[in-house]
Amino acid sequence: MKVALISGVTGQDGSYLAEFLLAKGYEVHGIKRRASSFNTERVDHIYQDPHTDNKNFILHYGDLSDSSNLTRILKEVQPDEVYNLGAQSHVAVSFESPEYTADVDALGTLRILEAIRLLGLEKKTRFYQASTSELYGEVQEIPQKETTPFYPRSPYAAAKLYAYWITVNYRESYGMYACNGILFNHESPRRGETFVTRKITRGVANIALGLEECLYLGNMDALRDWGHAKDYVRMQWMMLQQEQAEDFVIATGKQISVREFVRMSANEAGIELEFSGDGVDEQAKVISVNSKLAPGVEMGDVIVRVDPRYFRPAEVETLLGDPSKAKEKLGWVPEITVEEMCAEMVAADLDKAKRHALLKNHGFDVSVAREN
Ligand code: NDP
Ligand code: GDR
Repeated sequence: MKVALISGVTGQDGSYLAEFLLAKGYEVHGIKRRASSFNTERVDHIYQDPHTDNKNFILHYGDLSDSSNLTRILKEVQPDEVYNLGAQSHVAVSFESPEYTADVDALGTLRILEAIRLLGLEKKTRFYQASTSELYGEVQEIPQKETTPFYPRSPYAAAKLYAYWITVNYRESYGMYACNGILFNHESPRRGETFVTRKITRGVANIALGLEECLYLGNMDALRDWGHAKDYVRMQWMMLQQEQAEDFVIATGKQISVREFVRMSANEAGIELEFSGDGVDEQAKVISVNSKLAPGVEMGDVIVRVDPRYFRPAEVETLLGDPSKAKEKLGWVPEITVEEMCAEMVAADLDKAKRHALLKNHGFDVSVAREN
């Protein structure tokens, strides 16, 4: 039985990857952070009672800022594969917490690599680094591929640049099987609520059910190459099964704007929108509505507005990946389109909103609007 260790197991990708590896017969270990409230919601459905025998999903307390505990966990687990998915992963937040982001996202990667080496596991343990299309930042070439020069535009991207190169360096210096997946944006119903797609699908669902009035967004012109997290974790695993470690771009090869994602999400909830204004004045008005699907919305309602507080000090305007290498060398192609993903996300958020609306209609106090 192969043994895998996942940092960031409680996140979007970690949860899908854990499911994927368990289905492949792996023993899966995950690192979770200590928090003052439960933070395992995304993996609760695969949780195994620690008091039972023959467990194959085991969680360990740990933090990427703490070398000693990473070393202890690696020593205990002796993994065949390490997936380093843990990170302060929010680009806008990285401008607010740049040093913490660098510590966790850059040095955290070094800490794991160095622990593998010091424990003498460098010939046994294969290492996957969650690299990102944010490395391309101010893009130097369209579309972006493995050879496109990097130009990071945020503390997050600069930290991930260090992580990228230290992974390459450990491969070249110590012969470790260590590789980077340069993943473009990928989403799902498990996406964190403050990333733009989920903020949109959740906002649209809440508005449709009358739980919120307006969705406030930043730069609606931003273009992204959005795929589904399920497709992308499959590729993370494939990258560790090759003869030689190599870096791969993982993307769909198609891009749409944030505005288009808003339009698509609203359509899924039975709402047709008309956009007007631009930049800081932009808004979207309801021009037709299926009142069975969206009882909380009326014609003429303005349900989306731009709020400049969500603009970033430096923006990444456009990202479009070229996944040809992944297709040619590994036979990987994404199976879920952005339209299918959007439909799945809106449906999941409508389900949640319906439950909230039901509670609210029965007099329970439900607060769904959160600052993000
Ligand atoms: P999430 O934000 O959903 O998950 C991040 C995970 O890292 C969570 O489990 C989080 O724990 C954990 N974490 C945060 N800080 C620490 C820390 N100090 N020590 C240990 N664990 C920590 O991210 P995704 O699942 O979306 O992304 C996975 C990885 O892939 C990240 O590294 C991200 O930067 C990268 N990436 C993501 C892309 C995407 O589009 N999703 C694209 C390209 C790269 P907790 O649950 O407690 O917060
Ligand atoms: P990104 O994802 O920065 O690409 O990083 P995010 O969804 O946060 O932003 C995408 C684009 O949408 C614009 N935008 C907004 N973004 C947020 N979060 N909130 C808003 O209200 C809003 N309005 C417009 C942003 O400006 C941006 O242009 C994600 C993360 O998962 C990273 O960890 C990962 O490395 C990259 O994707 C690839």
